[in-house]
Amino acid sequence: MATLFTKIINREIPADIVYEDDHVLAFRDIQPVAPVHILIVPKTEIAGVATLPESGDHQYLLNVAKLLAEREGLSNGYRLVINQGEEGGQSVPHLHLHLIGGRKMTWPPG
Ligand code: DGP
Repeated sequence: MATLFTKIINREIPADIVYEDDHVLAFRDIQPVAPVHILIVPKTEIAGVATLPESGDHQYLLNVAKLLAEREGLSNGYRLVINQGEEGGQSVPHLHLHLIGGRKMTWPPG
């Protein structure tokens, strides 16, 4: 079964796509928690950090986050989040990096 995010990657479900290349799709979160809230998703179906392969160019997600943060004008800072598993608050079992910005963040997260 394709994940929800694979369906977005395959254009079976619409999304506000802001970036795409051979490895990654990025689109705006449907439930934004800040003025900028983008999900950066590898096209490969990896369930999450817990099942991340030993090798692979997954740092690339961070490079895309940096690029999009610059494009979105987040020069005062932003937050990158990966939720893992039930206690981590993960709801979609397809690895994704949240790029969140445009307001002052608080700590600790809920
Ligand atoms: P997480 O809880 O870390 O697994 O994040 C999943 C995010 O995915 C959550 O912030 C809401 C977002 N989301 C869920 N369904 C959709 C959808 O159909 N479209 C978009 N754009 N985002 C979605």
